[in-house]
Amino acid sequence: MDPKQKTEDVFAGFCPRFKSFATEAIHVGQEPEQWKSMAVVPPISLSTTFKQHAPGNHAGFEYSRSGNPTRNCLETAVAALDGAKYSLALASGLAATVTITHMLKSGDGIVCMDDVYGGTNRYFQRIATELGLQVAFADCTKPELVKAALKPNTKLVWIETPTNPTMKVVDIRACSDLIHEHNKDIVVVVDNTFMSAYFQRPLALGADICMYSATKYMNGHSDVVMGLVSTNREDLNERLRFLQNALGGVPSPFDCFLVNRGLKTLHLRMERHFKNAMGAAKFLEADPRVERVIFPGLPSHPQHEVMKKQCTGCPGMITFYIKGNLEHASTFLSNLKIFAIAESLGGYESLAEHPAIMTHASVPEKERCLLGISDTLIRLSVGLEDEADIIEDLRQALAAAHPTKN
Ligand code: P1T
Repeated sequence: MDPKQKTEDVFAGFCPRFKSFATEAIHVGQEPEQWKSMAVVPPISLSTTFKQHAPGNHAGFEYSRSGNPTRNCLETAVAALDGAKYSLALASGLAATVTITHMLKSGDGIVCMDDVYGGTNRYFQRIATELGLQVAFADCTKPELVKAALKPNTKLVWIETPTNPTMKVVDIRACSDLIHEHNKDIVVVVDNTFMSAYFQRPLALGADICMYSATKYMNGHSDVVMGLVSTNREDLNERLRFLQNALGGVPSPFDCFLVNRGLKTLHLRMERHFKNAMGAAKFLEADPRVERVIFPGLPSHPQHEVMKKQCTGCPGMITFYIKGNLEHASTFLSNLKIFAIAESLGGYESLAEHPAIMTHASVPEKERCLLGISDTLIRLSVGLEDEADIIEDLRQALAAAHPTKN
């Protein structure tokens, strides 16, 4: 490398990193002393049931749905990384959403960020409403719209930030304060999937619950589907633990082992995701074949300052509008060589997708249009490959989509 070539500090202006994050990710919940074997790496505890000394007199575990030693290691580690007292693992991100929503009863109201993962939108609109819950959508980047959406029966506010896929950033502190001033009993949930525990701690910013699709960055290797939920509130933990067991949407011990392992490199992965994404976003923003880039690490992002105020960095998620129409978007995606056209995000490998056709097809078309999920919107999950190769892949796919503009 040319020694004169300065590497830019992409982290400049962001919040300082959380103290001892890496040490906690590697050690909390992993103590060898908890096993008779003194295993340094937690064993995968596959037994579905545990012997009791006498009826009701057991060593902390009864049946693997209600508690499992490998799951315990993971839940303890996640709680530490979220700055939380409690954490629970569920079978998927959506299982986490469903479990949280089951704290409500028929007639209760939910306010949900207008732009959220398509499956979250589908669950709230097509299933929760069938169970008698009232769901309203609001753009939580605008406090006056949140205020207007809060009703006497509102029990839960669901925030996703940055949103999937249009990357809107919600000021968690301002939004949580506003909601709790209106009614302190409203449970504020932040879907922290895009950020991971390394870049954002919603509980420290006033949220009551932090949830993840751990399928994404928290695991980081695209080989597990899982959800995680953290809270500092004892009452919420008790209710959620009850629901975890009573609804039964728990992950397998093998998956718990993998996510627990994934957490050990979360800090390293997220830093590289950010650096690679910053390089890719700058390249795209300067390219004449691109209409607009939405990346919260760039000053052009409308909530760039909010991002810097509440986060320690940005993940590898970029959305952009390619110039032209659906055909241009499709040609671009089909010509990528390193990026795979695939749903999901947050793994070590780069992925690209077309939200209108893929992840957000379940969002009604009229709403998609209002949110800007158009035919030319492309979502990238920038992985951990070499930055130069990532950028070259984007360049050659743009060239294929716009042969006359090269
Ligand atoms: O897929 P699952 O683990 O059930 O998580 C659902 C979910 C929840 N929240 C957010 C912000 C998400 O992005 C997801 C899943 N998203 C994708 C599969 C995707 O490609 O966007």
